[in-house]
Amino acid sequence: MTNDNNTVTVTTIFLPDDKVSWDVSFPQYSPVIYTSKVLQGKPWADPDIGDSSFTPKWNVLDDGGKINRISYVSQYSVDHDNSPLNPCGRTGIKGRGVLGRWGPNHAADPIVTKWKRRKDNSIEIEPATNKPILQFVGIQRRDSGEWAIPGGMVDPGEKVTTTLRREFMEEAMNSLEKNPDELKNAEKVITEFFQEGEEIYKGYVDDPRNTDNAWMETVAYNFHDETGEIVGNMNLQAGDDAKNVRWIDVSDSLVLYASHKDLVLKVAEKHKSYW
Ligand code: RP5
Ligand code: MG
Ligand code: MG
Repeated sequence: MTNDNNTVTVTTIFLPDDKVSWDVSFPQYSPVIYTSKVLQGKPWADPDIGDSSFTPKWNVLDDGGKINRISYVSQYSVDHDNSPLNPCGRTGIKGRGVLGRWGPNHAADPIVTKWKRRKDNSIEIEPATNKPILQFVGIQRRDSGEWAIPGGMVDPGEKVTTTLRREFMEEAMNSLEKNPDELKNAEKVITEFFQEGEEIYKGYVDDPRNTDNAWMETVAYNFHDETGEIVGNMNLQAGDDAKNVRWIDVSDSLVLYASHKDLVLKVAEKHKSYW
């Protein structure tokens, strides 16, 4: 199922909307079974269910508090084979696909915004609605080519506030390859700027990698540069999982990865900007 480009195509079965919920009996349900071989032996991934070295504790902070197996959605059920069940229902795929963790895979999404400004520095207004235009830092994902928020997985034991800053630095500032002087300066500015953020969303993400037994959840924060003189003045540079980065105008016509458009529009509502 992995092709030459290292992308994965899994053909899912047809799943009627009224059969998504686990509460609805569906005896004919025969999902595709798929757990990527790429996950085997990876330090960031769980072993397989049934592996004698794997004794996960579901719905709690596992491994001495380092691995968060708690879902923001609800307490999830566990199947007869000890695999956790997606709290949003059936997906057509059994296994964990390409996700590292069984159960919730926790991510964090930094939504960095500023006002779109004209050359004279005045804020650009959308004429039909008379509303100011907001921009956010978007990245183009290396895996799918889709534009997205520069988010990423919360590492074991990592605080979400650290993930938000680290992922922004890696994907939108190329921190992993920046020269030490530039990096020091960028880290100083971003660390201070990321002190003031607002939680926008916490919960399930409709991510294409979700399966019946592994799914993405995120905490999204907005960090707003009101004057445009902080991040607005910095050089964005794509890195790590990102192959491009830019300021993107917020509007209803955005096409973004997973449920990222919904997250960005929540920020637009908060700032009463055009969308
Ligand atoms: C999305 O996957 C989350 O919203 C987050 O942006 C992202 C994390 O996965 P990677 O970017 O690390 O692949 O569902
Ligand atoms: Mg990343
Ligand atoms: Mg990422």
